[in-house]
Amino acid sequence: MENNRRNFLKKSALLGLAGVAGSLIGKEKLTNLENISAALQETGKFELPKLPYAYYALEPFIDSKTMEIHHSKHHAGYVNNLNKAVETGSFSGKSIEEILRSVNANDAAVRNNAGGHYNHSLFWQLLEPNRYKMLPLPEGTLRDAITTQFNSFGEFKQLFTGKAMSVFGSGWCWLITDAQGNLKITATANQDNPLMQIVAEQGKPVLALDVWEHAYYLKHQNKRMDYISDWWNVINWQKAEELFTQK
Ligand code: MN3
Repeated sequence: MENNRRNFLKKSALLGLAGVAGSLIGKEKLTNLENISAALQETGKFELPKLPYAYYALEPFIDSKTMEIHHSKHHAGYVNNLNKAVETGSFSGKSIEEILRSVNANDAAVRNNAGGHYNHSLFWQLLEPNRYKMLPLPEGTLRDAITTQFNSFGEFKQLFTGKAMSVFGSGWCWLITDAQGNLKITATANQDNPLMQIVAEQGKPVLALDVWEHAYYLKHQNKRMDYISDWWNVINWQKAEELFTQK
């Protein structure tokens, strides 16, 4: 009883704060990854974020049907199952980042669904429609860091593509910054990500590529290489730069 009352008061307080933040941030709130945590506080539950573009907007590189199913079925499934998995227990009321950092390797429900929610939220934001019919390229400090560390954008692209091709089964390919601030290309299995202490190479995500078959099978079938080639055309490098420079 006492515990319920405390939770109620805690949620009311958070609701008040989130309300203020919501009115200040406005529309940005929906597209900003930092606000995954805010969304939790407002309703007491994790929510499926809206996409910052229409399902068809990434055509012809990523098709409308794939985007619709990927977002409204797959991602929504991770959100629903995450809410069930953290309803009670030590993760209840924690932010997504806190959950990812402390999740145990044996806690499959939380590990898979917290990872699934976070990874997809990030993935959507790192995509954008290709407006100029040219290959979008990194800019600013991220471009400089990529060039310094991988010699050229072309070499980086080749290494990243190779890593994404080497993921066996379902998983993700990442560009991260490690604890020393160096860029690194890594891969994780299933819905693991570089924020988890249980993965081999930890760091802060800068780029994320979903290489699960559900991300490309409708359009590209078994040709993961074609999907990756198409993906380079719809990267939101401005978002990547933002993630790279964020402390
Ligand atoms: Mn996916």
